[in-house]
Amino acid sequence: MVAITEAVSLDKHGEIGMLWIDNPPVNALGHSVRKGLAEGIEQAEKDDQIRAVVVICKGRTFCAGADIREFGKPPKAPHLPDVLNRFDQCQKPIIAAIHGTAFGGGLETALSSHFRVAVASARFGLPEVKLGLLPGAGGTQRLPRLIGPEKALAMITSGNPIGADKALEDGLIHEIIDGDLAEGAVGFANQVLSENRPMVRVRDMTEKIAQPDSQIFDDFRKQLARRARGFEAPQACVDAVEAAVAKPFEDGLAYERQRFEQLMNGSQSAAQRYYFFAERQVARIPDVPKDTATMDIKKVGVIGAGTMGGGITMNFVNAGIAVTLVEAKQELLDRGLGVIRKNYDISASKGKIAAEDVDKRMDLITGTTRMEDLADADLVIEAVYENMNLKKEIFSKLDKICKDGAILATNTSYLDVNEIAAQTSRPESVLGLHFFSPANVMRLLEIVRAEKTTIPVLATAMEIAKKIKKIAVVVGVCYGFAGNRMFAQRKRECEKLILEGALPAQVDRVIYDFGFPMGPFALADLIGIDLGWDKDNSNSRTMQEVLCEQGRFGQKNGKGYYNYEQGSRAPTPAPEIDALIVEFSRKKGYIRREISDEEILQRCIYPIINEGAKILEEKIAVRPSDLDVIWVNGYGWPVYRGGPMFYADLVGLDKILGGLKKFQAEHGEDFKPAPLLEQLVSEGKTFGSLNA
Ligand code: 3H9
Repeated sequence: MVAITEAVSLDKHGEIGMLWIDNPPVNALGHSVRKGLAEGIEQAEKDDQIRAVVVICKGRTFCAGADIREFGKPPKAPHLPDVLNRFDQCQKPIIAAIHGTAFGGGLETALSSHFRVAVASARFGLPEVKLGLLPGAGGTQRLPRLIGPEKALAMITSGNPIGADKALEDGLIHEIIDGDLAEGAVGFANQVLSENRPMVRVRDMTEKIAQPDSQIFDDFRKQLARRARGFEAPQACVDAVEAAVAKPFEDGLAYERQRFEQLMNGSQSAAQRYYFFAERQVARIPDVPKDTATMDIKKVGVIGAGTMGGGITMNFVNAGIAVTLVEAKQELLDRGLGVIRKNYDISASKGKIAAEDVDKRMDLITGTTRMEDLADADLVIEAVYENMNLKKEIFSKLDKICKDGAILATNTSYLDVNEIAAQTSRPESVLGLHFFSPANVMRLLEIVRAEKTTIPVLATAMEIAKKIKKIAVVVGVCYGFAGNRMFAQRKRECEKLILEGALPAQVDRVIYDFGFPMGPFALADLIGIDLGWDKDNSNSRTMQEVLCEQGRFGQKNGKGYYNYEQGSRAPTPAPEIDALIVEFSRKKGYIRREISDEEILQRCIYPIINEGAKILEEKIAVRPSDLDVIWVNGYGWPVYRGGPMFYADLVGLDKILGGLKKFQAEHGEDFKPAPLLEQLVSEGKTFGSLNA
């Protein structure tokens, strides 16, 4: 074995040169890998004993792509496209031997090899689009030549991987290897030599791109304009694949390169790359060692079979974990179980799960009206409505019923988890698990660490969150925790803006155009305007209360801030409500004025950022990027803007501070800048500097 660089070595197996890549954790194509590959191919070509080369990886995977950590730094030669052109020109056959994930630049390396073999569990993908990029080392030019433009477009614009069977069927790989990959690849290479199989350079293939159907490009563009509204990269991917069929290979490659660099230098990719690491960083809690012993969660109890409880139950059942679902009355329990079954039936009818899985999943749920049936649960999640007394009563009962060591969690969205924990004799085992609605769909989970929650309990909660495929963010106790506390800022401003002179449609347009899936008033209609409305204590002080009193609850009864036609979720204007808003604001003494889109945006976004700064100061969240993960996953913040804290850095903290001070002078203390924000500005620092 000859070391070529610290990440690449060359070995010989008879007439086969084995070019091993060893760059943990995912064999990313960093500088030393690129250099090693370029020089390794050079050496193998010069070595008369070597007649074919196998490119293969150590560790858990084939190359998972370019090294994202190198992006944004000055690029160091050899560049990947040049290394891969060298592969193309090699006079000896190169065989890529793939296990794990051949992603991004990794798949492009395989596409530049002359043959590809893989184990059955391997996956193949070009996920660059998820980083706001397009494949920039020939992927957009070679893949359509190999599998046809339509399939290539599907892979490149979605970024989603395919498995080995599909790759074989589509002609992406030549063979699936059973058993040891290195041995199988050597066998395959020897066969190539003995059969004198012609070397296939993908760049020279023309058959699949000879008669392209131009309609597919338009179809993809249209589809992506809806599905990926606001994102630049998906459209650029379509342009690059179109170039593959329209231009000679070298010209297509140059076009791809130009678009890749454009995207790489843009703010969307910077945001999406930042977000990639933010989502991985979130699992690191400074005082929770990685090797903390966790508890085995085999049985879960859920209290409350309403919308939240039902959704929470489904999460565990989907992961194969048995749930005891407790409801106070049999009829409510039956209704809750019925809703869960209906959800599974719908999934089965859409082909998302197999028909027989509906019963299998339902069999994992034991419905009961007896809380005592939770005696053997390892984790219990209370999901009843937001009432402190009721929650306290439940937790003191649970304390008596549940076995020693069981974790007791509340799904409260706002209430004081310390106060709930104090109701038990085991506050060390109590925490908050704040799921977001619909709980079986939304990926975000706030894990609320109470004062006495122990480290193993916290680590167990994080582990179980991963099992049920949630992105868990640890937060501390305060009213509304991190997400809802920040969200309340936007809600307050929106309510004020419509009294001062804006109308719901204008506010919604501004927020929608920023990239949120819907505006705040359309969202209020979706969630239900009457959520949290206290009928008996209503005093028409807010517009929301006025709407509730008029029986306008939102989408659920076809009228809210907007009107909805029967069976439709699409809002249509409600001039009667606009008139009501104008009248209500005048009665309240507002002199309505024209409000610019810019002011709306700043008044909705800056206070979110300011509250984020306060949350960080109070150590409710570990780091700014955790808040960004919360907003992207729980509140529809467009990932191409990174999250509120990343966005603040992008806009400039001095500008945010200036804006807050101006609004403070005009509108009062709601805009008082957080001391942390003032401090960062005075030190010339960013929120990013706090992301350890
Ligand atoms: C590209 O290839 C551009 C080219 O077209 C053109 C170039 C000219 N770089 O996710 P995990 C780290 S763009 C650097 O927790 P898993 C990750 O941060 C690239 N680091 O594991 C983490 O570090 P830490 C296209 C990377 O098993 C550790 O590896 N490729 C990279 O759940 C483990 O990661 C992609 O977009 C990277 N490329 O999932 C693939 N990838 O332990 C991105 C990972 O310090 N990667 N790390 O937190 C993935 O999708 C997943 O990581 C993968 C493994 C599926 C591979």
